[in-house]
Amino acid sequence: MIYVTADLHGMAPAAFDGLLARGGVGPADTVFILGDVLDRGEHGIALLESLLCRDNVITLMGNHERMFMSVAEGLIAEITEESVAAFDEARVQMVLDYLMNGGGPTLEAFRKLDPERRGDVLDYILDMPLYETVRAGGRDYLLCHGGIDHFDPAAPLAQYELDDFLWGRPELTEPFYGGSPRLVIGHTPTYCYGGEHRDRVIFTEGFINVDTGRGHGGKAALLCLDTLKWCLES
Ligand SMILES: [Mn+2]
Repeated sequence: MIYVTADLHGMAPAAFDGLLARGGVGPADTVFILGDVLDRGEHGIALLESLLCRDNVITLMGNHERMFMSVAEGLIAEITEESVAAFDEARVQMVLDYLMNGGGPTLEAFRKLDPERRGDVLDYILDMPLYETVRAGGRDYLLCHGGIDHFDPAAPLAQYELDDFLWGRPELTEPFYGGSPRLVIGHTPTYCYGGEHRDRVIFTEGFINVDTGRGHGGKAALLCLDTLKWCLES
């Protein structure tokens, strides 16, 4: 079976295991995390480290992993005349923006890793796919972090910009592909669509949103794509 969750935002590895257990995930099942493992909560780096060793979990890139990579790039650059010149006001602003978006605990945890482990974490993030297509319960799904900005049903996926998959906030009426494939996304906490959606997965014709706002005081959701049943972390 195929399961999806998203926007874990610093969840501890033990809590992630608890969520998988509540959903009844077995060793033969596959779990997709639709981005934003990092930031806001304390344990994002620890969770990524634990994901490195799990063959049945596939983590897609979220805008928070993207922001972290941009900041980390500046932090690990060799000091040369060019790199010092590149550390201009725009780069300082990028770091400040990242801290405003909850990046502090991630940088703090990353700082404490030994260099080899830092390399493993960076490689894992660099390898994160932007989207995946899967078939479950006889239906086709397209998984990505935020939806597809600048959507055109005729456009091949390879034609979109990286950011198109990371920052979208689709309206509930956005049909995307009319449900085939149906998008499965996170990024926008479901309560942002109205209080009646708080702590609930949203199902529309065009997409399913599984971000139940863990990064903003809510609980993470886990959805089984084969059955469309979902649960929240305890
Ligand atoms: Mn996001």
